[in-house]
Amino acid sequence: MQAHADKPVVTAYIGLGSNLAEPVVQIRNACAALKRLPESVLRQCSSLYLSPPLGPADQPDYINAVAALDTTLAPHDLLAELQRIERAQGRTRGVRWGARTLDLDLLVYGDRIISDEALSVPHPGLPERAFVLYPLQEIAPELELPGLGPLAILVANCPKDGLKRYA
Ligand code: PH2
Ligand code: MG
Ligand code: MG
Repeated sequence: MQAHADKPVVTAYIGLGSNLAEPVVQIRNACAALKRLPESVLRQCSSLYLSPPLGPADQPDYINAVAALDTTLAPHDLLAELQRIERAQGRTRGVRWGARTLDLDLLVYGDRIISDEALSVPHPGLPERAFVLYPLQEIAPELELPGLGPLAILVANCPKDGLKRYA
């Protein structure tokens, strides 16, 4: 893809999660939607993983995955695009950590550290979340997380918590 003087190409990692309305279809549709994003090239999508819910236990297991995207979208513009895809797939804002048709989290945006009302990257839950770390390791084993160090160390310190590859 084309970099512009004022618009560098940045590799962003996006966490995908769903536990409602045919989660596997939701994640596949979300990957297709990521492919269509402006100013962006979808580089990779991890395998699908099955994970028990973090948060309220009275909800179905999740399907999770992680995608790598090269983009010249600014971080908040990328976030807006991700939220648009969530809405297009029927996402409504309900209980914190409750069931959802689609969750797209901006996990990492190049080497940037951002913390404002709208956006925190790297995603603050990242070090504790097996369902993010293991799929991320599958597609970016050498990744260094800004402010957090090597991904491999985070993975080594994070139990799998019931995470499984989805067959
Ligand atoms: N997302 C949440 C809350 N809990 N649990 C799993 N296993 N996977 C998720 O993606 C997930 C969750 C809020 O975004
Ligand atoms: Mg989330
Ligand atoms: Mg989210």
